Amino acid sequence: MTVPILLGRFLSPYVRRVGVTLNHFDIAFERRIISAIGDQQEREQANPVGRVPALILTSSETLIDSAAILDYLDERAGPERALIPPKGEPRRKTLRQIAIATGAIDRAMAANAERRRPAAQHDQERQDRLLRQARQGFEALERELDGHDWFGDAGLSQADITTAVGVTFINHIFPETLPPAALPSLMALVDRCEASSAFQAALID
Ligand SMILES: N[C@@H](CCC(=O)N[C@@H](CS)C(=O)NCC(=O)O)C(=O)O
Repeated sequence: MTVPILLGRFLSPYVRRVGVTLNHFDIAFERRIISAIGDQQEREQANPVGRVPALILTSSETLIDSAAILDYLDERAGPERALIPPKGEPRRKTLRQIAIATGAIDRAMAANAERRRPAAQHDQERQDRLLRQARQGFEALERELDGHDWFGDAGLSQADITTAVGVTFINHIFPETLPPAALPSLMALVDRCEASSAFQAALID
């Protein structure tokens, strides 16, 4: 194999943030579109707990979990181009923003799983609470962005990528959860990111 292989669909925001980051760093890769629901055997071969994304390197080493894969990609890109600042307050701030974005993504995913439960077991209150928490996460990120183009002072960071991927995901699975008029900075960030070549080359499939 001459290029790394990314396992998973871009419908998964965790797979997609890795795909966008690979594109951003101009790292060529192949993708094996395995489903997060089916394809259990292939998922478990790459990751014992059966989750995507996984990135199979040309050395055959397999990286699992998007945060660990992004850490590898930052290291490979070098400190000047890394998308998470190397230390201090800027690093803590970016990691906090990413944690809010991934937390909101997890809440939206859990709400989606709740929605799919058979009617007899479905808990609408739980689904509403999970979606409210997802929305609260993005509202907090709107306040952090506060009219700026990017979360950090140094331009695009992983907080921008993960947030944009997260907003697009929730708009895809639960349209109308995030009212654009109440989240102007966030929506402008999403539009800017989604128009970029790194995002366009990793559209939801
Ligand atoms: N913390 C993990 C989360 C990955 C994750 O939740 N992947 C989902 C798809 S978005 C998955 O593989 N789900 C299949 C399953 O849980 O069986 C990461 O960042 O990679």
